[in-house]
Amino acid sequence: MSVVDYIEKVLAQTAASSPGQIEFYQATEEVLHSLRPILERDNRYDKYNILDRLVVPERTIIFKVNWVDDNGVIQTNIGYRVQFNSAIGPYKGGLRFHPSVNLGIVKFLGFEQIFKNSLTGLSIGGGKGGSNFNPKGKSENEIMSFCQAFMDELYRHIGETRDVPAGDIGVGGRELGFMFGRYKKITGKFEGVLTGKGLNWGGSLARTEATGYGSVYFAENILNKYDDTIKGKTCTVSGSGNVAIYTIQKLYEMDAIPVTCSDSKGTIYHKKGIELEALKAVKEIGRKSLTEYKKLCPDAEYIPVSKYPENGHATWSIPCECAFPSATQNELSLADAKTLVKNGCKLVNEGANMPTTPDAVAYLKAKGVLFGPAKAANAGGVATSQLEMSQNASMSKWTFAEVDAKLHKIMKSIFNTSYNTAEEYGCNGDLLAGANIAGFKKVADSMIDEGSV
Ligand code: NDP
Ligand code: 2IT
Repeated sequence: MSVVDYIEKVLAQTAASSPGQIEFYQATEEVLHSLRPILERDNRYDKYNILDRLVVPERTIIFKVNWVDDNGVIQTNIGYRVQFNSAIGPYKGGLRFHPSVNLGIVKFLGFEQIFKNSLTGLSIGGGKGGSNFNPKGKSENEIMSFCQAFMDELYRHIGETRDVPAGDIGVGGRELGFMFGRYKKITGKFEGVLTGKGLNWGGSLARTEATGYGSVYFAENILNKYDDTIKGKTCTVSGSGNVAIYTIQKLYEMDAIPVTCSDSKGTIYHKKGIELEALKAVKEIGRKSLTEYKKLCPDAEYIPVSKYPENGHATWSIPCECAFPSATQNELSLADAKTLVKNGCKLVNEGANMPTTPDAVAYLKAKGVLFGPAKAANAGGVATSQLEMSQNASMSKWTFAEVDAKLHKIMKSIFNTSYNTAEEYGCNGDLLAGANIAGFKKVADSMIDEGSV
């Protein structure tokens, strides 16, 4: 069977066995197609059925989460943990709490995580989890009730050498604290079973900042390769959560000008540059809408989602040299890509997971826009999670500067690996292909070494 036929066979099997899981199918299609050069060079992957084995999670856990709201009513949500691949280390990946969460979304995120984690060069396997629980508008007591109920089932599947969850959309330090407390209470173990923990109870300095910082370090690596720099560049950023905020902070530290941020209701365009402290006060501390930012900074423009009914994103209509999609999947469409190119955008760097639609990725590539693929560009978060695991295991504590220096080095190495792998396999300059192939190779070779498990 030709390599193309092998890939198409596995994709057809995936589509047939996971009906309706459109995001998962999108992720597998992107990865598998990009693996063609390595499959053509080495027939062991076909011989050992690696693709067939890779697209099926090792374990999928789906459970009911009953919790009591402030009115004493029992509410029901669905919890997920997909333990996708442990060939190179314990399952590692975040938990997402958002009403849109379903099995297809968790599987897409878990699948991506396999290659991302491999690319960091660290020993972490791929997993992801979450719930369709909506944290918006819930009291602190309700959040705690939910997190405890979620952990009442999850605890039996995780552990510091087994599966180590962390944050993602809707899950930050507060939620991880409630889950960690419950894990400790049930198991009696104070261990590094979650990352993104608070600094007083086992967390690592710089984990909060790591994804956003790492994303900007990655962008700088790309630009440097082409004799350019982020310094002085006007940048658009979408989202206003953990990744977006620390992307904006690092852009300022590197003398760039971030002019936008967004949430699910609208976009802020602040031509002179986003006011970081106002943004943190509104979103990170206040957990409010960006309409509050507009009140604090009346010279900023607020563009509600209703003005862009197609996909709700005004962000990509704002002229920029570098774009940092940092909110959610499929938030940058082909129409957005065309607008970005028309406005002279030079680089799209993915802070979120799979934020750019496949047709938009193809368009950007055809137009020569530099592209930092999510698996590489946002890997700084999970890499620093592994640094947290290292500190927990050795009962040590590193300074912010030490962790940041390691993050810097890891992002450089991820860039070099992606770039050099693309060259080696004849996909010159295509960091998406390079990242996928490099991430795949380490996992696939380990699967072969470990036999039929
Ligand atoms: P947060 O929950 O902290 O923030 C998410 C932000 O995105 C919020 O501002 C939210 O708006 C906004 N958002 C969500 N959905 C939409 C939408 N449909 N349209 C517009 N805005 C939206 O999550 P994170 O910052 O942690 O995660 C953002 C992305 O980065 C995700 O794709 C995640 O998977 C990825 N990522 C996160 C890592 C981490 O370490 N946290 C690591 C690597 C990747 P609102 O405030 O209205 O809800
Ligand atoms: O998508 C991601 O890489 C994350 N949400 C972070 C995962 C982690 O384990 O830190």
